[in-house]
Amino acid sequence: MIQVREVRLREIRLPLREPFRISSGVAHERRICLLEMEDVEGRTSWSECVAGSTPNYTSETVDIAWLSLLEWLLPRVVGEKFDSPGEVFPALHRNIRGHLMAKAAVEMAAWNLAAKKRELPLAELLGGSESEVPTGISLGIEEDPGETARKAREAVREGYRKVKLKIAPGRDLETVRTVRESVGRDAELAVDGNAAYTADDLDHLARLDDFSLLMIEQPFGAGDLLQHRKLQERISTPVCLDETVIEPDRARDMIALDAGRIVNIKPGRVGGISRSVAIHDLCAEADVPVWCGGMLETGIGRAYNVALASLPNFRLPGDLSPSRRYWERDIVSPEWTMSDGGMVAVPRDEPGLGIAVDRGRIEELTVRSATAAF
Ligand code: OSB
Ligand code: MG
Repeated sequence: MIQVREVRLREIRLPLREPFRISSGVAHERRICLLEMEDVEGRTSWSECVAGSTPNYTSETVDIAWLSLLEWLLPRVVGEKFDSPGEVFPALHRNIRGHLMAKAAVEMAAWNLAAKKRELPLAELLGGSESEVPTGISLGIEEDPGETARKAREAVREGYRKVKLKIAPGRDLETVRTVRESVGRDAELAVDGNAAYTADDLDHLARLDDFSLLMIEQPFGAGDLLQHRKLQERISTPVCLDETVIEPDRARDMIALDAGRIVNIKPGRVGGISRSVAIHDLCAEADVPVWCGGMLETGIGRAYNVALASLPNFRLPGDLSPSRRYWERDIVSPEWTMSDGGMVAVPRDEPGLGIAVDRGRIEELTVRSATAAF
């Protein structure tokens, strides 16, 4: 049983080491809402909301998440008792539409609290068996395809198991061709359109089939299963859905319609751990591989992603890059690292997330805070 006494919110600002451009916008720094949940016995649990500063990936933003947490979501958990963390998402979701990233931040903190209470590493509580997980890198759009190729080569040299290239209309075939020639035939390459294409682009996108890509991620809009289905019908490269899959039923639709053959699971996008596991399980049942996506998380969000990615149907490398890919200095210690073989270790030695949060550093980076207590 978990009983939440108090939840503290903070917004921190953390500059990215390099700007990250996707089809719909660019990030130079992250504004991140962190959440610290405390139970009546004094245990604490940190989590992070993956909403960005602008609504270009989904409609959520850090300001909207802040409002929805304080106004609608946190009142549903502070002072409340939950027999298991699986009860938290339904309590947050009843008659409140959307706000999945805000809900996820609360729900994930509750899972970590439950893991600490049961004195289990989170990965173990979730049923994850792997001791390390393979990682890929997601490369933003650059002015010059040659620069993307240089970064892709460097990533392969560092050991990354997958290199994902962000693409956009007018920034696709040439980039992919340049990178493929530069990294060679054996490197695992993928592309991600972040919903930037329309029905008129079908013929053009079908040409990506020539580059032996591991997958083509979310070229069309989040609600557009039909175009994804039409593309999948024409190409042998698997289509992977990201933005579309906001709940288990959308993964079910994808499978039933053959609108894609791989799912990117991001706990932040789907509302947390319980729904991520549900999507994982239904994909496993249908023999559809999944992988864990990233949202440029700090070391806190990464810990949840790594624990989740230790489940057996996470069969493809996740976007789980080490801390130094994103930050001059992370807000956890030790920082996340990757082995020469492109693997990230799953913490299994202590209860919960298995990372220490650097409170002093968070204090320095905090620009606002708020508390919900009962
Ligand atoms: O589509 O996966 C995406 C970052 C922001 C918004 C959308 C996406 C991404 C990434 C980041 O690809 C991957 C990472 O965290 O390393
Ligand atoms: Mg994506």
